[in-house]
Amino acid sequence: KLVSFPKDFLWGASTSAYQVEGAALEDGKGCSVQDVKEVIHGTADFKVASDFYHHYKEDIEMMAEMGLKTFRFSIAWTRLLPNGTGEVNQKGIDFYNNVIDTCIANGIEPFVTMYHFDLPAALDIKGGWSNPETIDAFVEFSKLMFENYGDRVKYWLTINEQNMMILHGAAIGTGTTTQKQLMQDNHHMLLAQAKAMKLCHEMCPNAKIGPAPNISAIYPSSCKPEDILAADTFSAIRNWLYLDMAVYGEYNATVWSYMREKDILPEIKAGDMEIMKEGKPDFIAFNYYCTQAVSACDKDESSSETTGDQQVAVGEAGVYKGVDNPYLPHTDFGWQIDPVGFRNTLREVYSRYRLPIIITENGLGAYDQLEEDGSIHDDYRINYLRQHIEQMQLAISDGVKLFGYCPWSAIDLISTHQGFAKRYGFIYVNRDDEDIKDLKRYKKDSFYWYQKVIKTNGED
Ligand code: BGP
Repeated sequence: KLVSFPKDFLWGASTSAYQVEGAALEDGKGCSVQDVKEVIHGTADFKVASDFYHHYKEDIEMMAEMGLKTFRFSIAWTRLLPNGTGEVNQKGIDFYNNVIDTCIANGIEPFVTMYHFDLPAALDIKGGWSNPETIDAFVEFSKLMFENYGDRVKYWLTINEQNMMILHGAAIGTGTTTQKQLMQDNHHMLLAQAKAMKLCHEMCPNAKIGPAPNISAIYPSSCKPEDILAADTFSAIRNWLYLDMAVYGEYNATVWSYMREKDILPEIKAGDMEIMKEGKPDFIAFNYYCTQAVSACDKDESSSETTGDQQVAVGEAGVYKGVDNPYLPHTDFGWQIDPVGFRNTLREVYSRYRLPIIITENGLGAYDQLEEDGSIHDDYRINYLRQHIEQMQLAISDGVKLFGYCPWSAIDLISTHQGFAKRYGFIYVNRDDEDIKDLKRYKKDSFYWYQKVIKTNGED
C-alpha cells in the first residue's frame, strides 16, 4: 500500500543566482567566473538572464500562487563580496534580505544554496579552488551569510554539484584540467564545506545544512561481473566520494585506491581529516536527472560510445565506459529519462546514509511554445514530473525519509550550456537567446498542474 507524502512535505522549486538574476554588474556586484567566461555561440550571456533581480517580488508572488512551500535559490558570492573576500557590498546583502523577506511574507520557506557554480573571478585569477586561500574566502562568505540571514533561513545547502564541477570542471566553473589538480581542488572544496557546516551549527543552532551533489544510480550494462565492478567503481567516483566525505568525514575506499593507482592522490595537510569529521550534515540534498549505464573498459579500449555522429556517453579507459541505455527514452536534448531510476537512487542514498533527504533538482529541459493567447502547453513536462513524483511516493513507501522536492526550475532561466532555448520552468519568461523582448511572465500548463499537486499533497 502506498504511503502518503508527509503532511509538512516541502513542495518547492529551484533556481540559481547566475542563471536567473541578471543584473550581473549592477549595484556593486563583482564578476564571477560565469560573467567572464566565453559564451557558447548562439546562446544568451548571463547579463540579463530572467532579470529576477528586478522581478523577484512578482516572481515570488507567482510561486506563492503556485503554492510553493519552499523556494530553493542561491546567493551570488560576488553580490556580497565583489572580490570574493574583503569589502562587503551592502546592496547585495539587502537584495537577499528582500528575497528572503518576500518569501517569508508569502509563506514560503527560503532554502538557500551558498554556492552554485559562480566562483568570484577575483578568486579564480588567484588559482580558484587550487588555492587553499579560497577555503578561507568561502568560510568568510559563509559567516557573512549566517550573520545576515541566519535569523530567518532554516535550511542551507553548501555547494551545488561539487561532483559535476570536478567531473566536468571547465564547463561549469573550475578551470583546472589535470586530474591530480582536480582531486586537490576537490579536497579543498570538501574542507570548505566541512568548515561551513560546522560554522552553521555554531552560529545558527536552529538551522539545518547539507551538501547538494548530483546523484544517480549507476547501472552495469550487463550481469557480467566485470561490468558490475565497473559500475561500482564509477558510482564511487561519481557519487559516494562526495557523500562519504560529507557524512562520515572519510575518503571512499574505492576512490582512494583509484586515485593511488593513478597517482592523483590529493595532498592532505595535518588536521585536514579532523576538520572533515567536525562538519556534519543534518540532511542530504541531491539533484537527480537520470541514471547512467556503464560497462567495463580495457586500458586500450575507447571509453566513449558514439551513436551516428553523436557521442552518447563518456568514460575512462581502464576504468569504465559510459554506454547508452536502450531501455530509456531521451529528452529533446538527449538526456535519458528514468523515473524508476529515481526510486533506485533514493533507496540507495537512504540505505547508505540514513539521513533525511530532499531533492533539490529534477526536471525536463525542453523547447516550449508560447501561444498567442499566452498559454504554454507543456504536457511533456507534466508527464516527466508526474512520473518522478510517483516514484518518490514509492520510495517513501519503501521507507526512504524524504522531506521535500524542488524541481528545476521555478521559472525559466539560462541553461548551463544551452542558453534560453532549453527551458525548465513552471513560469515562462518571454525572451530568447537573441532577443530579450519584454521578459513578461506567463503560467505554463505545468504551473496549474503543480499547483494542484501541492494542494492535494501529491495526490493530483
Ligand atoms: C544542474 C545544475 C543546474 C541546471 C541543471 C540543468 O546540473 O545544478 O544549474 O542548469 O543541471 O542543466 P542544464 O542547464 O545544463 O540543462
